[in-house]
Amino acid sequence: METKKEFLLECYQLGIIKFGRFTLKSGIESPFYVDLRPLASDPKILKSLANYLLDMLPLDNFDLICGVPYAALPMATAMSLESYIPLIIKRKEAKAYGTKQLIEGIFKKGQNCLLVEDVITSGKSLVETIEEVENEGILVSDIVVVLDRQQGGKELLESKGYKVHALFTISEVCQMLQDAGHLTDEELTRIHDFLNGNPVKFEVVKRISYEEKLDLCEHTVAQKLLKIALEKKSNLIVSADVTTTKELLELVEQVGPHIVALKTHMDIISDFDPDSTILPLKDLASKYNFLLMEDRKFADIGNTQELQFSMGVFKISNWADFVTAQVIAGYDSLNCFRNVGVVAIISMSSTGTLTDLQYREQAASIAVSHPNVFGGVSQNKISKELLQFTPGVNLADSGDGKGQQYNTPEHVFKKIETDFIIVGRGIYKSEDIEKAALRYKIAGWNAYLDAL
Ligand code: 5BU
Repeated sequence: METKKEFLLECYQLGIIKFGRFTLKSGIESPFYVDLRPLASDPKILKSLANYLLDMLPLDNFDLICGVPYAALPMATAMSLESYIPLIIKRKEAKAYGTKQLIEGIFKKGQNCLLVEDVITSGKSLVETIEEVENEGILVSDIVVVLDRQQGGKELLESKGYKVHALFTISEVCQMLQDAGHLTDEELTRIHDFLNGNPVKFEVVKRISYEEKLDLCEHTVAQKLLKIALEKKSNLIVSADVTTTKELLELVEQVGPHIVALKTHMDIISDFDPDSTILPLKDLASKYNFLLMEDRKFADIGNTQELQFSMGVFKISNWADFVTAQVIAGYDSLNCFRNVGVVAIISMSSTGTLTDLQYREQAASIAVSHPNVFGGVSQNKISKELLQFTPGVNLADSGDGKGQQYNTPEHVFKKIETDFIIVGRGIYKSEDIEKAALRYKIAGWNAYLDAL
């Protein structure tokens, strides 16, 4: 069985929780909005959810299951099917005709009923529901909820002697989503403020423009990239993860007009040859006005990196405009990258990455202070002094089944204020590569403009 976190991330993809600025029924502004109804639209998720909820409970105690209408009805039904505990249905209002009963189904007075609810907030509506069920002679001792919004509901019910079992708390959910890169540090702070009853600041900070970045970023490669972005109205970098020179050059012919840089993993080109791979690539780069970014992710001591950078088959230093490097070996390890720009890996897009907040802060502090570094690859907001590059962007998929996690251009420009999107399979695997490149270029540029 998948972990609880993996399950949550699957549920998240259904759009059950949104972050931003929402006005609640009470008029209060909340930094998040929860709607668990979409969970019922995915049978596999609904079934897993039923089992997660059942696993938390002393099932022998219950004769009946009842969902609080409407969101919890499918959940209670699924739990009944998985556990064979009979279901009863509580109406929202008693029928005005016929039997006038409030509870439908077969039950006897004195039976103990498990109540199922999707979200518990203040708990007041649950108290009312419990009363109505108890008025029919049915006993209630336990309530199971999918999400506890941590706004006093659990405490209220417990003070009345009921046991509340919650699969997730909102804090837990937010932490998991932040670890997975779906929530920025500021959003998390805002949610904590909201939950602690502190005033929530929703200042709308506009992201800075490429023109402003031109004043902030002094590195020549950063300047070149920004100028190309403004000229071509593009912030798209295509990741050319193809494996032959022919495929590489054909891809570049199609995407060249639309990109600011081409990202390569030159060590996956099986027929690499400086003359037949690099020379035509350089020609295309000047013909279409884009830079070459070798995603080598250096991760060794300075001396070894220096050799990997300038020697061997690829002689990266001869042709790359900029390279990616881990900062794991420390500040001095980056001294060897002379005459190119370095983009430091601050965080990664894959599931289970070790780039947690502490790592990211340390990596960013090396990146900002090192003169060879002008940017960072990151899934979280980074310092304005760096150009930010974000891979893991795809308009059609949410992941690749191998750990890659995707976001949309809109998300990465608005939420994490990135400067450049890196797109691989979304473009080179597409049937019409040029059209796909144009689509991502327009989506990226519009998302950037919208975020200004
Ligand atoms: P994709 O096909 O769009 O998933 O390709 C993404 C590219 O970006 C691929 O070349 C990766 O090596 C690269 N990448 C990434 O996906 N995530 C990261 O965190 C980093 C690099 Br760093």
